[in-house]
Amino acid sequence: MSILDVEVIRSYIRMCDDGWQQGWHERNGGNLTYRMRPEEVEQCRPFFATPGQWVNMGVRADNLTGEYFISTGSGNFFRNVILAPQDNICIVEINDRGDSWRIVWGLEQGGRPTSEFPSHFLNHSVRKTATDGKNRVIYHAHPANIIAMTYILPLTSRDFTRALWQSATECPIVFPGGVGVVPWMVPGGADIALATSELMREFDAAVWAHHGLFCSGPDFDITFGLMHTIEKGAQIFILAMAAGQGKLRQTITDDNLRAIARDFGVTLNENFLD
Ligand code: 2HA
Ligand code: ZN
Repeated sequence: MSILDVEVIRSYIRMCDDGWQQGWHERNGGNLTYRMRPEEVEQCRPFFATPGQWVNMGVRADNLTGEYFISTGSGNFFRNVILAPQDNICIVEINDRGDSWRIVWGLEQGGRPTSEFPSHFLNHSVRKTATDGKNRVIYHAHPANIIAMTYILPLTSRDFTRALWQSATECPIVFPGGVGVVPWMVPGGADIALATSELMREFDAAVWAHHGLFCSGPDFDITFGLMHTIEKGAQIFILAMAAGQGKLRQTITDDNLRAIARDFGVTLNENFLD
């Protein structure tokens, strides 16, 4: 028995590899964090190493004190996670002030959790509150088509949500609340972390202009599925715009969207309908 046999670790590794297989994680692009359930921490605890030093994050969250997160490593490649999980991912513990982490397992060749850990951490805090503790996953990736959309559409939630909802009938069902959009900002710091977490109060996905996408969800399947569905919608949008030379002959109308919502029992964000 090794920690790599524990279900949550296996599922986490599988999601990293799925993202790599999709082409969303060139080099060290993207990052994944998961807020562990207490019973998952206990399943992993026998394999914990001597804890590392506490490291201050520059951000703080009262509702995440004492939590444990699985995280990809800063500078590590998603491509390598499946080959050597112990060197490319880690488990960190959060201190009782909610402002520092320390590594309790993994990154055995050295390193630290993802450079976007402050963004992930604040997003976890906001999503934990917004979903009554249900959301546990924050996933950041660099899918090409959603990034391409940020060069041709106004950078508003309304423009992106409508374009994606109209791109595939599944989209309004999978993300009826729509997507947020963060203007271009320097990655890795507290400013982009705060801007993203503000949007995450309302949305479970936020586009980073000219960079990528952040998604959150209760488990790996739902969160990966959200990233996948948004990127698929973006791919169809880009294909149709390119093939039609910028003109669409027809699309899914607002009445069509309302009909989908009615039949599938989802509530669409009314701000984004005419
Ligand atoms: O981990 O994706 O946003 C590399 C990145 C930074
Ligand atoms: Zn990135």
